[in-house]
Amino acid sequence: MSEKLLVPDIGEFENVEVIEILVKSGEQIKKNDPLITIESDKSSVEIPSTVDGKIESIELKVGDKVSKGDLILNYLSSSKTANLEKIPKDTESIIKQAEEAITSQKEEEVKNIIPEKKQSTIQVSNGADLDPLETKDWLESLSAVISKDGNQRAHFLIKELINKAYREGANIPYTQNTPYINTIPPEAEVKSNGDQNIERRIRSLIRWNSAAMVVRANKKFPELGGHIGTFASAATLYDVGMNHFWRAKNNKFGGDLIYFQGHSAPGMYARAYLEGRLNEKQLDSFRQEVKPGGLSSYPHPWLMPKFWQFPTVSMGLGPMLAIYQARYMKYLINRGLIKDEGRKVWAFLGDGEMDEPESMGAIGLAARENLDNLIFVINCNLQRLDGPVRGNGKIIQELEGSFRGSGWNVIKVIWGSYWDSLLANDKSGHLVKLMNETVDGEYQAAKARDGAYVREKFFGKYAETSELVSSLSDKDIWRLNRGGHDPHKVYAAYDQATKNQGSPTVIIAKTIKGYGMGKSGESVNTTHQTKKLDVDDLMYYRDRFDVPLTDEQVRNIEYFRPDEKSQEIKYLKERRIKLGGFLPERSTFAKPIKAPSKDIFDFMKVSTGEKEMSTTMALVRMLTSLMRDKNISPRLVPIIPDEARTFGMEGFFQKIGIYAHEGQKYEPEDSAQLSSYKEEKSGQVLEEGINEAGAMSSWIAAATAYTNHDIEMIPIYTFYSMFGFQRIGDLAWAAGDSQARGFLIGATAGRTTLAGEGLQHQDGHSHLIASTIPNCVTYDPTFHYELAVIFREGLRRMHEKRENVFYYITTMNENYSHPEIPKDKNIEEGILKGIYKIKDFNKHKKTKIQLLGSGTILREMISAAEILQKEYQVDSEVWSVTSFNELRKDGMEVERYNLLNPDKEAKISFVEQCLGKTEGPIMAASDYMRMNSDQIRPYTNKSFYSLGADGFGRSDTRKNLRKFFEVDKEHLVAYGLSILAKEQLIASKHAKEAMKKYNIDSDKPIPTKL
Ligand SMILES: Cc1ncc(C[n+]2csc(CCOP(=O)(O)OP(=O)(O)O)c2C)c(N)n1
Ligand SMILES: [Mg+2]
Repeated sequence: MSEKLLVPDIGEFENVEVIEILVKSGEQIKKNDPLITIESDKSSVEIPSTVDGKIESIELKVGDKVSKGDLILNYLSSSKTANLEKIPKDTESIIKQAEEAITSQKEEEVKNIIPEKKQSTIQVSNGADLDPLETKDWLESLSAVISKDGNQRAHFLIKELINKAYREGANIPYTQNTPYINTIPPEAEVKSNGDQNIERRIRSLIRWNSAAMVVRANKKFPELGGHIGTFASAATLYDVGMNHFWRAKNNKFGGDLIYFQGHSAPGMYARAYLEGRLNEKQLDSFRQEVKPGGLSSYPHPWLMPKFWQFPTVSMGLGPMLAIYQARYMKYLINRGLIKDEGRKVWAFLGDGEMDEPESMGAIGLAARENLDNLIFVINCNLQRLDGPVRGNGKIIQELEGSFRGSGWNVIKVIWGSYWDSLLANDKSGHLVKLMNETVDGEYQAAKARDGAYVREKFFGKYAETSELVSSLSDKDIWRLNRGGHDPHKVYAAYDQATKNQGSPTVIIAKTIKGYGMGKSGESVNTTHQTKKLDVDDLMYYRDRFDVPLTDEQVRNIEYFRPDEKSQEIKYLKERRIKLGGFLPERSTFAKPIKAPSKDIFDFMKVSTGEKEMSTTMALVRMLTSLMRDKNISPRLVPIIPDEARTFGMEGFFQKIGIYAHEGQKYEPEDSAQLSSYKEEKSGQVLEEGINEAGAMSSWIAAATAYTNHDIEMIPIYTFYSMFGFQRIGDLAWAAGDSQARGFLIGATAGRTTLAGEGLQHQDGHSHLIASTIPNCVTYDPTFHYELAVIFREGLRRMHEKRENVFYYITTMNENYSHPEIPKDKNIEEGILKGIYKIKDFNKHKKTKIQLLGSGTILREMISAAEILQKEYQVDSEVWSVTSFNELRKDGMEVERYNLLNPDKEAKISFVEQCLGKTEGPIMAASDYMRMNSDQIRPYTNKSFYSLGADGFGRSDTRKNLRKFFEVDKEHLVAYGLSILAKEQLIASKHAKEAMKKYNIDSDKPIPTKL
């Protein structure tokens, strides 16, 4: 029997136009197959089938207006039950869960009922112990529980006690801090099976070569700079990872991803030298990157594309990028695009770096998303560049509190093994008390002195602690090491971190800045910038780490690499072979994605006729049709920072789902609607919330998936253009360094086009900021066919040809009708190179002007041209400039070539090819600062005038704003006439008349001053 399929609830919209019919009568359809596309003035969405069956008749046509309940088609159902009102499976399980929760809640309520009791006062003591005997009783009971029933039980009881106290009215906040000792007690440490002696020797050689590399470079060229102290403090942290934990990418495994602390790069080069991956000549070209083969100052994939994977040296970006990298890895796994191989993301960070808001800004997300594939290692050497990180406090405790509070697994590695017996003998608890009380400034000062100082100033504070070390010599005391320098402690921490499930881990390791550098730089405030060591310092360093070099060799600052057959080199290589290969190493085995056939965007090459739409809407239409391309669709990663509805992208929610690692545990409020908020584990959209930096980090992860996960992805991050580059500029720069490939869409762009929002929202310069990034290709299109040509070429260049560029395209929210693509066969070339002629006004053949317009202001320019022809008998040629930035790049390159080749035939820039032989002066305008169009001025070889939206934006109507910024058609006419007068092509009176006619006040101050 024939059945009816109706328009579902489409939210608050009514009478929405049908723009596409995607099925035919007689066709078999399945549930979720798209049937029609409807489009309101803001958004276009597909209506999917809710049934399986065969279409009998389609009852709609393109252009019809529909509302909820209208008939779409008649069909014959494939199964009798198909159309029964069945409760969807998800809903069913939600109901079941809710029912279960209600019963268990009831049970809990019964259990939790406590007899009414007079509130007892709970005494808060600020450290002072009111009743030590009672305290002892409690502590002994606790010890008994730990030994009898274990840690978990003890933890449970403590939690219950705190809960009870809270219910009794004691609002004492539960501290997130544990005592200032290692999280893992010695008896629980998992032991390394490595050969500690060989590992120590290898580490010493790496330390030496790393320092030697920096010292040699600076001896030759003192301006080169570099760091010794940072790696000196972190060597053990890296070595344990390299020897035992970090698995490289190979044909069997995807590889762990390691974010190395930027200025510890010398240590990575020094290891690569021992591994035979770099030679002495290369070490000697540290920080001399101009000649090919030089080693980059810091991790820069752009400069060393086969070596470095992640740019980290701009502090704060590494931690944030690592979090989103780990999240993106889970995204790919949950979407079934890569296998779950238990890969990890490790990020090495400085304690000073943790002050960057970006460093801590996303730690909540990491915990919320249960990123147990993420491990932070924070090297707490207690110093940053100028001095102590927290002289008066304790950075380790502070970080512990923040991370634990956010839900991370925290492992503190504070003390080395030499402390174990002292701590075990600390029966009175005074040692731990002392450790808790001592501030970082004191800890740092202690390590800049000697054993006697530590005995007096540290242990000497209490009789009990003095006693504890009474049998130790000053030398023994000096040997009491810090956790981050103890390979056993570090190994145990890494082992536990890699096994942790359900949450990210942070290892907070205490070290000494400039470890081993002696008087010249160990634990002193100037350590960070020490890059020269004199002969005595070098001798000390050699002796400190037993590097087998003669005095003469030390004086020559020679590198040391043992024989290929030596134990050290064999061991080092064996370890790495076992772990799958060398690190860091950057490679890609991703397959290209075939760009869609050109006709996929044909619908954008015809006129929209009466229908008006914005370029943002055109983009959404385009993406919707791309989602039907089987090659492209699964690789699209739409990323949105809480603005989907602003851009009309809410249709994506249902169509491809919002990524949520836990799926959707609730029935959304709008579940009955077509664009209901659908979260799912395999969701495709990354809905980032109000977090542009996070969204950009996600975009970078997706845009570099081709190297980090060997799968080419197409990220499309759409944002308010004003909150793009200027907000996250440094991440965009890092994206360039990372060789990211993907699209950035600056929506609601244009200073006068986004009318109502005002000064902080109206973007008149994002193209200029984008132009500072050498591999960022930018466009400011006006019409839908321009957008289609540009976008397809972006897909082809980046994802099929794998060019290392990324695209920034602005789209606007002004609705207007779009013409068909001009017939000229060179049109696509012009669109892509940045300029093409869109209109010719040549009725009068007297006076001519060249008019260049970009984005929405092109339309003002076309209107101005019409007025100039009609009312002032001025002819013109109107040019659509899709990218001043691209034109400038071409002009610059051509000019350079011509200057370098004065004897050869001069090349002609594309701008000059287009405009050079035209008649009349040039007037250019865009919705951006004049500097935008000014960029091509030198390459036109003609009189050139530019207009633009310089100054602070402000809220008003588009009309008023364009008048204010003098880019409306009236100003363009008046300025055009004035330019012609200045060029002595017409009399000045015409300009004056026009100004009068259009009420243009020539005394008004320039908008930059208003
Ligand atoms: C955004 C940013 N600001 C400033 C710097 C300059 N800088 C480089 S290292 C450093 C100090 C780093 O201290 P810390 O993070 O504790 O690292 P450590 O060397 O002590 O391991 C500074 C200020 C930078 N690289 N990036
Ligand atoms: Mg530091």
